Amino acid sequence: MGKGRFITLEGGEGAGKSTLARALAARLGEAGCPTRTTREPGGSPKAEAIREMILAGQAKDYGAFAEALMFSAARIDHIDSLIRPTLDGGEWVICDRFIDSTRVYQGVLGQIDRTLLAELEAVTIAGVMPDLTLILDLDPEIGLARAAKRRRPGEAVDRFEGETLAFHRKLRQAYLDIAAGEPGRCVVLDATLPPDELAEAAWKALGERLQIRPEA
Ligand code: Z5A
Repeated sequence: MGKGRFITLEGGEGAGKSTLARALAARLGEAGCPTRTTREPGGSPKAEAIREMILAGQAKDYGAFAEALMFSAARIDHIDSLIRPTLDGGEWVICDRFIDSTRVYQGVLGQIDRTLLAELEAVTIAGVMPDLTLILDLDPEIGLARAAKRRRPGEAVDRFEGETLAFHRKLRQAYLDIAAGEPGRCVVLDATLPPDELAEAAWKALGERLQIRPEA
């Protein structure tokens, strides 16, 4: 069995990554590419435990680099226990957030030195690089409104949702900068599109970039 392909979805809060992950996995399955969806932080029991701590804000006081170390610890376990074995077994993996989230949230917004973060990334992923990254581009006011609408009554905002609009605007630009710097890996999609149209645009990108000839 050949190696599966690794697709990551990136973008701001409420951009529609989880919704798109499900739609793409269904299409890939129909096209004969069994696909597993997963997410970061999390995706494995140990990484999910770290997720709880980070999103509750327990690492915030230690600073951006400590948070980057925690995301990296979670990522190492996620790669070792799920991503690499799944790809090696011939299945595809779609991951909701991956290295670009660390580059943007901890690197750009947290102002961690680029070289240091690049070194941390290299030892963390140990060569498990996405074949394709879809960046869902959306005005953060729209994304935050979607996230707020989804929140249950009394539910608190998480560590990152609580940041300012200026923070979310900067991260949108940081994603666009990554896409401009790595056009071979990244495709920017208009996340204002309704879910069906966004899935269609993403499917087209998969066909073009990963040379699959989808039957579905
Ligand atoms: N983080 C980090 O700092 N460093 C790292 O290395 C990593 C992560 C890996 C994880 O948050 C946080 O961790 C994240 C960055 C940080 N913080 N933030 N912000 P999370 O996993 O809890 O949240 P998220 O990744 O931002 O996902 P989300 O809020 O669940 O959004 P989403 O997956 O992109 O969207 P969705 O769940 O598919 O849709 C949101 C709502 O919009 C929902 O009601 C949908 O029905 C609706 N929706 C979805 N698609 C559409 C379209 N196309 N049109 C209209 N409405 C839509």
